[in-house]
Amino acid sequence: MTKPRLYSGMQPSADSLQIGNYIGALMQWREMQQSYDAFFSVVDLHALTVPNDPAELREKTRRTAAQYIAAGIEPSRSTLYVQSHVSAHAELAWILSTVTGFGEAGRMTQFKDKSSRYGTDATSVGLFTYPVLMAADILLYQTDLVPVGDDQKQHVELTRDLAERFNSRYGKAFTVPMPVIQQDTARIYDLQNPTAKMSKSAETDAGVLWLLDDPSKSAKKIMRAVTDSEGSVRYDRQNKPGVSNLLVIYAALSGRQIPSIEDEYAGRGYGDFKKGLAEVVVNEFGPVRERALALLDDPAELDRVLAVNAGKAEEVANKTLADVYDKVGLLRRA
Ligand code: ATP
Ligand code: LTN
Repeated sequence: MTKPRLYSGMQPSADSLQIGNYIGALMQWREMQQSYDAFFSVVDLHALTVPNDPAELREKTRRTAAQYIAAGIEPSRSTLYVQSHVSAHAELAWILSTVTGFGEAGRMTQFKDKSSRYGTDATSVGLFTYPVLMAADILLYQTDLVPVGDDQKQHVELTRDLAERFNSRYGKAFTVPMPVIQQDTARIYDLQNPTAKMSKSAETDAGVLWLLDDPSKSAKKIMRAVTDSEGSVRYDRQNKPGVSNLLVIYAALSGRQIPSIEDEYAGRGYGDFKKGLAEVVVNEFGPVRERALALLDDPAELDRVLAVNAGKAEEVANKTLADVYDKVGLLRRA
C-alpha cells in the first residue's frame, strides 16, 4: 500500500532556526516522516518576497537544510530539497495565478499584515502572490496532508480552493490537500515577551532560543526569562504566560506531562525550575547543534544530498506540471 503524501516547508529567513520551529514543526515532521511519504522543502523563492542579501540567502538556505537533517529529518527517507532547485514550482505558480482571483488573494491576512507593515512602495507583487507559490509547492506533489501553524491555515484553504477550481475547470490534475494544524500547546512564545510568538525575525535576541546558539548562551537566556512574582511553578496561560511557556518547552523536549513537572518543582523557586529547564534544553539541542555544524563543515556533501533529493522531487513535480500544461492547452514542444 502506498503511504499518504505529506508536504511542508520553511523559509530560510535566519542563520539559525528557533526553538519554536523545532517544537512546533521539526519534531512533528520527524515523527510523521515514519508513516507518510514526506516532502520537506527550504522555500528560498518565498524568502525573496522580502529584501535579502544574496550571499546571506545562499548561506541561510544551506543552514536551514542542515538543521532539518540535524533535527532528524532523514534525507534518505524523506525528500528534503531546496525549492528553487525544482523549476516546476515557479512554473506552476504562474498557471495557478491565472485561476486566482485578485480579490481572493487580497483577502489573505498575512499579506494584509505584512503590506501594512512595509507600506505600499516596499510591498512587492511577489509578496502578494506568495500564497499562490505556496499552493504550487503543495499541489505539484499530489499532497494529502500539509502540517503547518495556524497562521498558514488560510493559505492551505486557498490551495484547496485553487485545486478544486482547476480540477473542475480543466479536469482533475490535483489532489485536494488537508491542512494539519499544529496544536496550540506546541506554540512557543518569546522568553522576554511571553504573549508574542517566538519568531526567527524577532526584533530582539534576548527572547529567542536559537538552535545553533552556544548552549551556555541558551542557558543564560532561560535564567533571564520573564516570569512573575508569584513564585510557584504552575501552568496558567492567562495569568502566568512566562512560566507557562517555560513549562510547555520543558514538557515538549523532555516528553513529560506538565503536571509531573509542576509536581517536581512544587515548593521550589523559579531559579531551580529554570536550571532544570536549561539542562533539558542543552541536552536536546547540544547534539542537534553538533550535527548541524558537522554538516555545514562539508558543504559539498550537503549540496550533493540536496541535489539527489531535488532530482527525486523533480520527477514527481514534472509529471504534474506536464499534465497541467496539457490540460490548460499549452502546445507541446515537438
Ligand atoms: P519568520 O519570523 O521568518 O516568519 P518563524 O520563526 O515565525 O519565521 P516560520 O518560518 O513562519 O517561522 O514557520 C516555520 C514553521 O515553524 C511553521 O510550521 C510554524 O508554525 C513553526 N513555528 C514558528 N514559530 C513557532 C513558534 N513560536 N511556536 C511553534 N511553532 C512555530
Ligand atoms: N508559508 C509557510 C512556508 C511554506 C509552506 C509551503 C508550508 C511555503 N510553502 C508549503 C507548507 C507547505 C510558512 O511561512 N511557514
